[in-house]
Amino acid sequence: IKEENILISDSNYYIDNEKTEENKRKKILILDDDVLTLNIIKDAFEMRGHSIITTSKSYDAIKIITELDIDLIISDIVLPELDGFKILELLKRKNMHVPVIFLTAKQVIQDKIEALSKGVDDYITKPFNLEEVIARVERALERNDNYKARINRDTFTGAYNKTYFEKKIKEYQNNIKTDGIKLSVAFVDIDKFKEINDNYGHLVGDFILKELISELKEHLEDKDLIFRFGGDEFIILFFNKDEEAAYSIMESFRNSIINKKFRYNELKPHINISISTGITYVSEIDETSMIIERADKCLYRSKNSGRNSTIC
Ligand code: GH3
Repeated sequence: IKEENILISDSNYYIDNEKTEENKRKKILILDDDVLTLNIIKDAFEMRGHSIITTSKSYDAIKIITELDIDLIISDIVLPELDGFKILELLKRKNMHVPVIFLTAKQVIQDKIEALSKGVDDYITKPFNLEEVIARVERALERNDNYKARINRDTFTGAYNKTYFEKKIKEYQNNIKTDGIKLSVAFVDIDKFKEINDNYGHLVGDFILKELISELKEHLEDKDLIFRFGGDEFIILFFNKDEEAAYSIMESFRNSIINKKFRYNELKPHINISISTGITYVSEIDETSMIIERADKCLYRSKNSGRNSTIC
C-alpha cells in the first residue's frame, strides 16, 4: 500500500483504489483571449502530465465544461463574450463544483473581493510568476480531490456512496461504447445481520461491516468499485468483467468470509458470518434502476433459497 493512497476519514482509514496514475492526470480548461498566456500555461501543465484544453471563447468554455469532466478552470476575467464573473454565476446556478482560478490583469481590491464572494478558488494577477501559478493550481487540484473524496464516500465504511454510483456507472457504460468493455454489478447483503447486532451489540456489527469491506477490497482490482447502498447492503461495480468473471470473484470472496473468524476484542467471542449476492450484466443502454432491480432479484433468490450463495 502506497502512503499516498491512504486517506484519513473521521472513523477509520481506507485505501483509495481510484487513485491510480491515470487519475492523477487532471483535465484543466484555460480560458483566455491572450494567446501568449494560453500557450505558456498550457506547456507548463502538459509538462506536469495534465491534459489541457484551451479556448478564448466563453461560450465554447461552457460547452466544454458541460460535456467533459473538467477538474479545474483557469480563466481571465475580461473576456469578449461572458466575463469571468458570469461564468462563476453559471457554474453555481448549474450546481457544478468545478474550482475556478482567475488569472487577470485586474488588480483592484474590489474585483478580488467580488471574485472571492462569488466563489472563485484563487486569484492571481498578471503579470504572473509561472512557478506561483503552478503551485496555486496544484494546491487547488489537491483541495478538489479531497473534497470529491469526501462527497463521494460513505465516511463510516470508506466505501463510495449511492450518489457516486449513479455517476460512475454512466461513465463505465460509456466505456462499453468507446472501448467495447464488459460490465457487471454485484449486490451483496450480510445474512441475518440484525441477529449479530442483537446478540453481540452494535459495535461488533460496526466492526464486521468495516472488516468485510477491507476483505472485499483484497479480491478486487483498482477499477472495481464498492458502494454502500444501505445498512448492510453493498454494490460492486466490476470494470471490464462479465457476469461469469464477477461470479467467480464473488464466490471466492464468499468462501473467504465463511472461513473468517471475526473477533471484535478478547472479551468477545469469534463470530462467523455469511453473505448473499446477486449478480447481473450491465448493458450500454440500461437505466441504473433496471440494473439494480435485476441484481436485487438475484439477491432475493439467494436469500429465499437459504442464503450464503451467489446467484446470477
Ligand atoms: P437478511 O439475511 O434477511 O438480510 O437478514 P438481516 O437481519 O440482515 O436483514 P435486515 O435488512 O432486516 O437487517 C439489516 C440490519 O442491519 C438492521 C440494522 O440494525 C443493521 N444495520 C444497518 N446499518 C448498520 C450499521 O451501520 N451498523 C450496524 N451495526 N448495524 C447496521
